[in-house]
Amino acid sequence: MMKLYYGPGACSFVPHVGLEAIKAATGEDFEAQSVKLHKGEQRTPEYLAMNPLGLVPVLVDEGRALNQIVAICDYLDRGFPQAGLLPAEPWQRAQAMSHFAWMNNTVHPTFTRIYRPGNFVASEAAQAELRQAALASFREHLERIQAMTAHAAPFLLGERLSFVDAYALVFLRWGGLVGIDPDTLPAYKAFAEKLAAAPAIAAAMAREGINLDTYKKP
Ligand SMILES: N[C@@H](CCC(=O)N[C@@H](CS)C(=O)NCC(=O)O)C(=O)O
Repeated sequence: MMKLYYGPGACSFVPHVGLEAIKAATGEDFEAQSVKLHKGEQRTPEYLAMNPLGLVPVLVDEGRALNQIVAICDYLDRGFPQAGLLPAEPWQRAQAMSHFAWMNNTVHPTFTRIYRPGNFVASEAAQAELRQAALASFREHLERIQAMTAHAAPFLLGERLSFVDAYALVFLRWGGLVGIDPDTLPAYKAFAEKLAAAPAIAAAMAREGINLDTYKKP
């Protein structure tokens, strides 16, 4: 049975949703192992043996460990195309990967600079400056995702729920944690609320013990 190591509310939500969708479409079950990131469980020797980067997610299948969201999700989709988590037609798939790659290599690292500026620069002043600049960029990225939701039919890639939808939900939750009020992104908020009712998303949210209500006034 496949096993996913995830952090509640972290980016590992994206393959977590995929595994739920696969289970619903094919009956293929999986194990989900929570990793307490705030306690540093991702840096134990056992965990580092699976992922030397010390990050979630990790997917273990047949004793082999795979890291990186995009690689894990591509593997899941190729193994279980019936779940429709990425389009099969080459051009549509490339477009989907373009959105997915942007989310993973641009939006996600921008958030890391807001949440953990100390990973990048040392002084208090530099951290404050980095956080502020990254926050402005992150907001722009969320607005771009909000613009994408205008064409959702009903999901970002069309009829089927995809990894891109799950990532979009993660980013709106994260925005709330750093003071971006979802009410200032009303179409995005409404889209996330719709997503939260989709069975695979609802199941992953329930297991992770998370909801959409993360906004804290700065
Ligand atoms: N590029 C990686 C990013 C993974 C990542 O940033 N994971 C974060 C959670 S969203 C993490 O494990 N952070 C723990 C830490 O930094 O110690 C991927 O796509 O899997």
